[in-house]
Amino acid sequence: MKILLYNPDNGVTRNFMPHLWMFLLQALTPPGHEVLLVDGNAQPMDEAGIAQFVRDNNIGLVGIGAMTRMVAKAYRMADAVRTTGVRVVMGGPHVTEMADEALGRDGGLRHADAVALGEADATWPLIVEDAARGELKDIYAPVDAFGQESKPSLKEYPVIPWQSIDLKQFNLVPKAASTMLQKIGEGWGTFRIIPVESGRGCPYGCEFCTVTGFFGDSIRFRTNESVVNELLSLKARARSEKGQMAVFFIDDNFAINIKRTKSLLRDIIAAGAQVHWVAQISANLLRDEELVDLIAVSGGKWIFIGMESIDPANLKDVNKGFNKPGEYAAVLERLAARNVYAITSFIFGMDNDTTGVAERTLEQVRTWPPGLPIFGLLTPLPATPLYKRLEKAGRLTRPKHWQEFIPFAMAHTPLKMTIEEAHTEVNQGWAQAYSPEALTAAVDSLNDQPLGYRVNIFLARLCFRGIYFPMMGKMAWLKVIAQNRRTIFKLVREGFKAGAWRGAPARIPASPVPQVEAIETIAQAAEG
Ligand code: B12
Ligand code: SF4
Repeated sequence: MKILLYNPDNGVTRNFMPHLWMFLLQALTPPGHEVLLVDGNAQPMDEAGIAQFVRDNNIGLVGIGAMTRMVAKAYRMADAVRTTGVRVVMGGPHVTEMADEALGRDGGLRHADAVALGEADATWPLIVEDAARGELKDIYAPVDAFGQESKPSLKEYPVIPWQSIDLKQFNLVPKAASTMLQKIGEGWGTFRIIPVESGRGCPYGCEFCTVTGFFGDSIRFRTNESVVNELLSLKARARSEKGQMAVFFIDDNFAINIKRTKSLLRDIIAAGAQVHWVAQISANLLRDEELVDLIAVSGGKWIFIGMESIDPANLKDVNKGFNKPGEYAAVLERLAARNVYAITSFIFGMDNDTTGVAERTLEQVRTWPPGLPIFGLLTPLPATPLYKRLEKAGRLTRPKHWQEFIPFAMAHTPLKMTIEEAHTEVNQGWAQAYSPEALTAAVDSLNDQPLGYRVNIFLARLCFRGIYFPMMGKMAWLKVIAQNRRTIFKLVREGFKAGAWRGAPARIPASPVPQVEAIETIAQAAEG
């Protein structure tokens, strides 16, 4: 049987990275079946397109995975597939919580023939075999012999055959430049950010987050050896095609067990398996100097920190009191001292937020080492404690907000400001943090560093700006370039000075993610 695994586009930004679930399920598919992967962020497809693809490729089963924000598109694509007579199985965090919605048991249209609840590592092979026999069940739940929910231990992690998987759609280097760039240094013909997990689960239970409910509060880790081997295999693949590879450790809290993280990083260093990597780590775990040293030496370049708010009352409200705003600056300086920078994520619209929250937050951000601040709104995701609390209090204004997804729009009323005011605060956050003046300040704050670091922070900021202000057209890019012409001119002028690049990162840039995305986006814009 031919199987298509499809991930819908998020409708807002291009994704810089493919989704791990597709590779994982592909690796877990029993022999005798062929699996094709389509990521809508890399290969845009509409309803007619997927139906045609299914017919042209003689697909027998389609698997669709989606986060809440993409689920409306996922359902539309599933409906289109089902009109061809091909069965659809859906999985992932949204349908796990809303299986009745996907199966049409809530009075709505049925979108999926089957739903895989929770982690599907063990159920996927059964789903495939049942589908091949024409005996697909409605629901697949991961349970043990006693009917109790079971979670994979990750000690026996499947080998994802990175050496042989078709990764064409995930190359961030524009096709037109690929052959030429192969010849630069060790080769830049391809550049990919690859998701790798080293563990699952998070015990912290923040009120707005689905992770503790979905993956559980006990953390499971892969063996160091299996992670190291995966990195070595990724490096080998990049080398063999004269390209580059960076890794996003998608663990929710990569240093949740500091002792184990240090041991993994030491093993990575010992095996020569360093790649440039990004990971999510909460601020409280970055107090440890030795950990931060190991992060830097093992290739860590950007750490995503869910700061959420600079107001301790807000943090307490969402059960994230372990975040201490008073130590944010020290944590960021500890990282920056090793040339590791942070993506700092903030949520506005929390219960103690009042108007002016964006400016109050930015006042702090401006005193920190340069990073990539991002701003979102508190969003009640299905089945989270936050959703239940707001529902009980009658505060949900769009209880099924995912059915009509609107980016950066609240679905409940905040307590101390209006919905419109919360939207304005998010807009202010992005507009100020990514203004030409803010970009210049970020670049200038690294004046004591080699030019490469300044170029990287500039390009990274330009790309992150695109998360909020769409920059997918030629005009949008030209406008941004014009607005930032002074900083661009200054960087170019310095680039011609002798020694300007000395000490800059030797192999791949400090911020490979946005830099290459920028190159690609500029190229696309140039192509019109
Ligand atoms: C990496 C990641 C991202 C990446 C992008 C995704 C990517 N390219 O990988 C980045 C950093 C960009 C990102 C951004 C966001 N993310 Co995110 N992200 C994750 C993270 C940390 C890991 C995802 C992952 O690969 N997990 C490991 C794999 C193995 O697990 P999995 O995907 O769940 O797949 C398993 C099962 O679900 C199931 N399964 C999944 N799909 C399918 C399909 C089929 C057919 C079957 C049978 C089974 C199946 O089988 C898999 C194996 O067991 C998760 C948290 C987490 N730990 O999962 C959050 C998570 C998915 N993100 C989340 C959110 C909310 C976001 C944002 C909206 C945050 C924001 N406010 O901006 C943005 C939006 C992104 C966008 N633009 O679309 C939520 C989603 C909750 C929900 N109900 O939708 C999660 C769960 C975290 C959370 N805080 O709750 N994210
Ligand atoms: S620390 Fe991160 S992953 Fe863990 S519950 Fe909180 S938000 Fe979710």
